[in-house]
Amino acid sequence: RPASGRISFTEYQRYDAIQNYLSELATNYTDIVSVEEIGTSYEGRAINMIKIGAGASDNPIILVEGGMHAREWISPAFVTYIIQELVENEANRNMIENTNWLIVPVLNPDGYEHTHTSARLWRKTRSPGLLCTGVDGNRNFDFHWMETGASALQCSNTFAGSAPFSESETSALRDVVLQYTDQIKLFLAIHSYGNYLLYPWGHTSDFPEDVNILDALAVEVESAIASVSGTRYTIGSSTNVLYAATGGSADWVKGVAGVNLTYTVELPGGGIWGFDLPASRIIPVCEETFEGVKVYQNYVENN
Ligand code: ING
Ligand code: ZN
Repeated sequence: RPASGRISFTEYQRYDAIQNYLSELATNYTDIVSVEEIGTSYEGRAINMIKIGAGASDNPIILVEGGMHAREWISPAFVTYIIQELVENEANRNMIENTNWLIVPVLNPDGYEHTHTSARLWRKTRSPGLLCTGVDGNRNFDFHWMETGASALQCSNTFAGSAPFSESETSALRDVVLQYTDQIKLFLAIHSYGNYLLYPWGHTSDFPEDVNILDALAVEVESAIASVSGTRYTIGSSTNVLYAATGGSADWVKGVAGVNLTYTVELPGGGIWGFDLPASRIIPVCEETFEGVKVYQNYVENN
């Protein structure tokens, strides 16, 4: 299997290293890759999205969001790993010939850098408020905004923002979704931690009308992940298996944009706080979870 040597998964990478990797892929794989700046973070960093596809431009799209929450370092790592596997591993060619991919590895670059330089457990964006800094991007989407599990208090870790889409980071993702709405067949928001495959909703314990499809697909994904080395995930709606919370991206992408299949994936935790999974775990977690991504892709290709 070709190792790129262009980026390492034995350490967590800084924002710049991930951006450089995307640029190198765009240079070296001009036929299948392009990189687009979808917005700018509060502190002025580019929010980059990589587009990957080797087939028809109107193939179904899988949209992957990484790095919404700053401290969940395994998220940008895994999402970057997905990119590497899709672009640089010839064995996965079918995954890009029959599906197009839009992938944002670091949606909240300011927060991500802040966890590297100043505060390891920072979660939010870095936009200033009078009393405290930052908005929880996963409470900032405009679907049942501020109804439950979200705070109006600026200093809370789940501060929903002064208004829906107050953050340039969440607006950037919104605009991508609106641009490609009809073509996007699956949306994955990658977080950590706790081993959950969550589908909507966060505002009610009622299930979406297509819960049977959402659940059955998650069951297949879960068993593919478990088959690698026994890692098990809990499957269910976010309210029912984790907690009620509104303003999350997966709920907005389904509830407003109308994409049927949306999931929040909570990758495994580790370390002292759960978010600080040791770097030695990056590759094992990426390898097993990518088996789940294959199942998702196969479903999109055939449905
Ligand atoms: N978890 C998600 C969060 O934003 C979630 C889980 C999403 C719950 C959407 C309910 C609705 O809290 C992490 N790890 O961020
Ligand atoms: Zn998170």
